[in-house]
Amino acid sequence: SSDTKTTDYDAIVIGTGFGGIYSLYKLRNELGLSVRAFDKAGGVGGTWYWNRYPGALSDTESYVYRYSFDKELLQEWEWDTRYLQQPQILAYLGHVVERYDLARDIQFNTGITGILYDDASGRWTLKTDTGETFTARFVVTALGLLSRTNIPDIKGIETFAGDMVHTGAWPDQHDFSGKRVGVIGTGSTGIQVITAIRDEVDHLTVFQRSPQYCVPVGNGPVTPEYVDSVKSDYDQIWEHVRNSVVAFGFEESDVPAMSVSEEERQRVFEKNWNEGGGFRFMFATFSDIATDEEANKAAQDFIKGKIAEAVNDPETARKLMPTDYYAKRPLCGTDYYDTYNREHVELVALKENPIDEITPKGIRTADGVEHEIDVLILATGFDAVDGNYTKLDIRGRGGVTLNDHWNAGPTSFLGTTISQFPNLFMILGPNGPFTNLPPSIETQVEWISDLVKHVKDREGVTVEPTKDAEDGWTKTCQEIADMTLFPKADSWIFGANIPGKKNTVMFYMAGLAAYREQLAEVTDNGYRGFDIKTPAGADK
Ligand code: FAD
Ligand code: NA7
Repeated sequence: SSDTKTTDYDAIVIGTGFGGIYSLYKLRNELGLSVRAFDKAGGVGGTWYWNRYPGALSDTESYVYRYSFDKELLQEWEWDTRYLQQPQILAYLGHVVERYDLARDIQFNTGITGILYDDASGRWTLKTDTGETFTARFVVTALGLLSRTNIPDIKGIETFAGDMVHTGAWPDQHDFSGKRVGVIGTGSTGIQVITAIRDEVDHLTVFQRSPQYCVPVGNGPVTPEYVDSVKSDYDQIWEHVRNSVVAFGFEESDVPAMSVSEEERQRVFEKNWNEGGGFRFMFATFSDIATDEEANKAAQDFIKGKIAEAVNDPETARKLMPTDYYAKRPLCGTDYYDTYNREHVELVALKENPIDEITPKGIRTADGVEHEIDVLILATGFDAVDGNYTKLDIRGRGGVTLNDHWNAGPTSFLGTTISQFPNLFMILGPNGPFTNLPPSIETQVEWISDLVKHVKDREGVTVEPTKDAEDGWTKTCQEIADMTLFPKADSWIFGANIPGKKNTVMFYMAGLAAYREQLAEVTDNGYRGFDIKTPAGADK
């Protein structure tokens, strides 16, 4: 075409959630690069743009589910509940974009389909689903780790005549009153949507595959005095968060569960149960719930006792009892198990009574019952971590495809870079930290921005990790994961939720403090593990 729109940039950012927004800010506002950001969404927010289902909530507490880099914003921004609902997080991210005038460099409703490296020019070419082509020296992929929706391949799903919605692609409008609603999935999302709509619907049928351990979330109002005290303490709070394991703000336990008496153990579980929060229950009670079999069993038994107490019908309680380790992403909800005491709520346990097929009218299970529903909610999760990468055409040096490079499973160096893919930086790529995410996102964006700064004024210079460095990091992540119980439970953390997906380690599970040390060590040793190449091919 003959338009004069700029198509060549110093850097291109893909995605405008927490990661993309901050990347655009760092590279454009701080480093002064020319940057264009893209999102296939119609606005900013990422997760919080797409997940508009009733009950959508961050289960990281409000005061640490935000950026820490802008101290003034930390003082200005108000909140009045312990956790933030989706509209509040979306408003917050929208404000950050406005505050830094970022929107003028974001192109919405534009999906990137190809990210192609050109060996001759040392630059990337990006293709869009709108038929445009852009080029850039640096590319930041902030595609999201829980972003690619998983639509289950259930027989007859396309024949369903009612409304069918995935929680991660939720329409703006919904009305459940007088409706018979079915929900497939009882993960974090399923639990939120079920508890939010249970009293609004005419009839609710929950199709549960794996029963889950769920503790109370403990949401509620917080006082202005509490908010003021947080604000006056923010420097220490972030210092503490960055030096912690899961970065959720609470004090992590250093006491092994079996080192105390049975009575003390129950007291600690009870106290944290009452306080609320899934990560708190797993990491603030005792130091080894996620690593020691006996400790894990104690937590399992405590939660199972609570399920038995909460659910009136013993047969329903039996169906709700988890059978595996307490080693998935820890869940929390509002009186979740009590949901099933309601007359109009029905629980179908798919492990003993699987879905035969979806029909125009509803879902028929193996026992021959056709559960009639008007609205089918798919709370079936995401093709996590690498899901948004494997669908793209990404090619590095010599045309090597990322899918070939990841043939044995997704890998990276430090969760951010890949050998043979120069000047390409991932936010929350495979084998990044498993934490409350905004502090990890900030850590990665700041580290990447420093690395870009290190080379930006040397025209044509490229940065990529060596294969050895990438292999070493993969092995490290594997070894750390093997010290935990997480690989023993099937979940998205290891890609086990997607049929046919290779079960591999996808996180660095040693925590944020250790992760930051690893990054610092690499930087302090002259970017050890990286090849910094001049156009002529000579090193450094
Ligand atoms: P995202 O917010 O996922 O943004 C990625 C963006 O990239 C999306 O807007 C997407 O449209 C865009 N994109 C992807 N591919 C392309 C492409 N090819 N072309 C153009 N655009 C593209 N984390 C926590 O720490 N605590 C919580 O309590 C918590 N709760 C959560 C609850 C839900 C329901 C979900 C789904 C996630 C939750 N998370 C939570 C994880 C959450 O995803 C992160 O905290 C954070 O929002 C991730 O930000 P991001 O920018 O990395 O990715
Ligand atoms: P999750 O945690 O992956 O949960 C998905 C749920 O859907 C889970 O109960 C699955 O059962 C179920 N599921 C998935 N596919 C099917 C099929 N084919 N049939 C029946 N049931 C199915 O996703 P969420 O959205 O809840 O949470 C993801 C993260 O996003 C969460 O940790 C937060 O950080 C936000 P399964 O357990 O696999 O047997």
